[in-house]
Amino acid sequence: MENCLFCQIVAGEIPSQKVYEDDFVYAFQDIRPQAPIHILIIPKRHISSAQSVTDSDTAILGHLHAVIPQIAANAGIAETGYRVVTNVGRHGQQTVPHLHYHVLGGRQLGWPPG
Ligand code: DGP
Repeated sequence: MENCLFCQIVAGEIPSQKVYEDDFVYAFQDIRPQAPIHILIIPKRHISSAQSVTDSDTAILGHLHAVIPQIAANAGIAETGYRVVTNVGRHGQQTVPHLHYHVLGGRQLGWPPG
């Protein structure tokens, strides 16, 4: 999608530190890490947010979830644990309108989030 930051990252038009890629999914280091490990995992196809997900996205999002264990293992956080979270809309503090899952780990995380 034109003018979408994460679509531009997928296209290689904006540089990123890639940690995983396949035909459907792209994962890269968050530019403002909130934990020692902070990876963003996104569908390559533009989906605005979790609020925009439809039945036509189930295969790709199921696949996205299925690659998280390998990404976490490669990052060294599979054993200690981590958090997967997606922010939605204004109250959710979503700042980039392309569906993305934060994978946070490498330290003890707090709960509930603010
Ligand atoms: P959210 O607030 O949930 O929409 O998270 C957006 C995340 O995207 C935030 O943690 C910072 C990250 N981010 C924003 N711009 C860039 C960028 O240009 N490159 C990378 N790698 N991450 C970005």
